[in-house]
Amino acid sequence: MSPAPSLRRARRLAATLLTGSLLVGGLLTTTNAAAVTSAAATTAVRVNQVGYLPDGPKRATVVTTSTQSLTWQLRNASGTVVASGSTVPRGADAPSEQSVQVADFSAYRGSGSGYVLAVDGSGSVPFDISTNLYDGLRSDAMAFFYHQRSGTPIDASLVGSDYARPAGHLGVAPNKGDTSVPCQATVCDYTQDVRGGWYDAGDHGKYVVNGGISTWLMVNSFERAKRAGKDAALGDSTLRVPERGNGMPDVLDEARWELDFLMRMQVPEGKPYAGMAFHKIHDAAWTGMPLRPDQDAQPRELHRPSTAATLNLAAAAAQCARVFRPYDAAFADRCLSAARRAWTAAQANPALYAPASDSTGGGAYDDTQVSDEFYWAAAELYATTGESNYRDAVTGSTWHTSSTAFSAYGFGWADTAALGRLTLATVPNGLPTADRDRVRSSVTAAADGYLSRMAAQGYAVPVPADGYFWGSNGEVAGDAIVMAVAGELTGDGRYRTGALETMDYLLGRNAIGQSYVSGYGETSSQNQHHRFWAHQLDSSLPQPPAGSLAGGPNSGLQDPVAKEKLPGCAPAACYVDDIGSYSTNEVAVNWNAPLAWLAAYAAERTTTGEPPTGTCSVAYKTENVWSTGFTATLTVKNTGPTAVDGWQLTWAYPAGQHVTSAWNATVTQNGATVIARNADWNRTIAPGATAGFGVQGTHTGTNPAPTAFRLNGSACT
Ligand code: 9MR
Repeated sequence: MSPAPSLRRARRLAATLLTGSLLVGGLLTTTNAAAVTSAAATTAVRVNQVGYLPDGPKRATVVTTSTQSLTWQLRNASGTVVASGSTVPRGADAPSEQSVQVADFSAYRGSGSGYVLAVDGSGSVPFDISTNLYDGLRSDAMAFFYHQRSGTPIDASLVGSDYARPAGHLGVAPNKGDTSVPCQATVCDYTQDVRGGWYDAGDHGKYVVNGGISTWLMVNSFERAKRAGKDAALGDSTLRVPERGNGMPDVLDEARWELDFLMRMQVPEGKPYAGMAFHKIHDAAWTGMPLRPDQDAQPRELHRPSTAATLNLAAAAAQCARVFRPYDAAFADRCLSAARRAWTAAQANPALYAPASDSTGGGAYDDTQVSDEFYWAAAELYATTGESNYRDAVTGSTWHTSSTAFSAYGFGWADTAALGRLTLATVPNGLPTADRDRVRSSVTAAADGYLSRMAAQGYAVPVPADGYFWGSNGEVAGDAIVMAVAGELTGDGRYRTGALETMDYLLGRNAIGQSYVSGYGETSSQNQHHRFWAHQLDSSLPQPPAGSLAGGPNSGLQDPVAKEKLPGCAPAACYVDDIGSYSTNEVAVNWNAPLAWLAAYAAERTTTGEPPTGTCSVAYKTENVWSTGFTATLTVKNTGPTAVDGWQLTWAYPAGQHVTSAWNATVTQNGATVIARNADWNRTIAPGATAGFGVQGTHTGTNPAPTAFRLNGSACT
């Protein structure tokens, strides 16, 4: 069983289209009319549309036909040039098939809202430079998992009324289950209670391999933050989960929702294949769209156990036993016992593969190479228990020394050896020092590979030109995790820079100027493929909530909409924000999990960048309310010691209210989240001074005032 990830990738990648016309200028650009006179036809300035960290890298990519270096200017909200320099011509960029130049304004350390980068007469969209830049995304990307919960009502008080819904798949008509689910014919003759867990993506399937890796990433995010002494931000009562205040870190509460489900998928003692995990549970046939989970009338079925699913369960449950122990020893014991049972069962059934053909009503998640899953599970069990049989399984695996454990295409649901290496490199264990040093070096070598690929590309993407496959954005975020861990192991700041720059890519510095995260950025994805967040198909349904990551460019064009709308696309441009394009624009737990990991990491303060706290207060006053509408005024006070120059105030409406117009500020709303940006004349708020503005909106019966506000990302009192 020698590692051959390239072969597997070859199977999973559809034919990559490397041909296509040169896409330059005018493809997609947005200009800031206040700061820039007019956009020239030959340039487009692509930035992280959310912004940059004051102490982080700040680079932009300019699409241009010019071969000469151009002047860039960074302008603040009042149009004053605060920094300038020259771009570096990069010529043809293979994945985007564009001619590009790079502007680097990392040396600028100011902060504020409403910056614009202007190059050759074109302006970027406005962006912030703020220490608090990622606070909102940390919370929203995690909240995605609560939204995806199966088997529990989604509570309006946590997500707003647009996103509230009844519990799905609890056996209440027309649902057929998941409280007592039969197997597919010949697989088993009993039923199993497999309620709970997260829906995988835009469909209502629940898949152990993908659930396992996503849970692992979420728990790993906490484990890493704890090592860094920064776990308080993911602690109890930090996220929007119903378990707030139970003494358990909220991120672990969310992970536990899936862990309980994964353990329910284990075949009971006394049955054939006891200890193995059923590969998946989903509808007997594909359902149409839109369809809220509680309205799904399809029969649900358990599909035959697989070695890959069993080892995924073993890995995630072994990690659970280690990380949950300080908070809930009984649960940790339950996880460890499930992990041990799964490991033993997988050893007894090492080649039970989920078939590629099993894709009616749900995805196949097929994988015929499970030696990497054996390695990952052994690594987790060894790091948790220190037992010699697991150590021997680690050191005896070809993956332990293979140079391809970290492939050019990152890790993923079918490629899990890297996860084992990350654990062995970071969690104290009994490997001999030389061996552990070798494992650690493999992490930094992988990160070096991503950094050099980024350096060679105009948009600084760690993915090769042939790596734009289904879920490429998850691949990018996964590569960032490897770079972040390399930074932890070495203290070398280049790795943090690389990890942060992948966030720039996901949030707009890319071939099509698209932020792939809903609610974040001027041109953000709004129509991701989802059966409930299906506003594009039914205007009474919501758009995806803020913080949902689209799968991203996929040169395989594996759905009818992509085939129709993207023929000839450059690999990095094979994306369309259409609900029908499930192969470029679906959401999925295994993509949002690395995004949440990365957002939590990016939101952490470095020693030099501690945020000001409690430097604002907000008075929200409902002025008028009638049967369907309301007006309200907001007064923002700067309670800090320094002037605010350019501001952005954010809040969430708790009961489905929608802003329809505003005065004295520019106001946009995505889902429940509202962003108000200053007008030109009230952009500066001196210490102790206030700025006021107003909104008019609709409500659906009740009109409670919002209670939590953030000014430039920082919570107001
Ligand atoms: O992420 C999966 C990708 O690697 C596969 O190529 C693709 C086709 O099998 O399936 C993707 O996963 C989907 C799953 O099969 C069903 N739920 C939605 C997932 C994301 O699109």
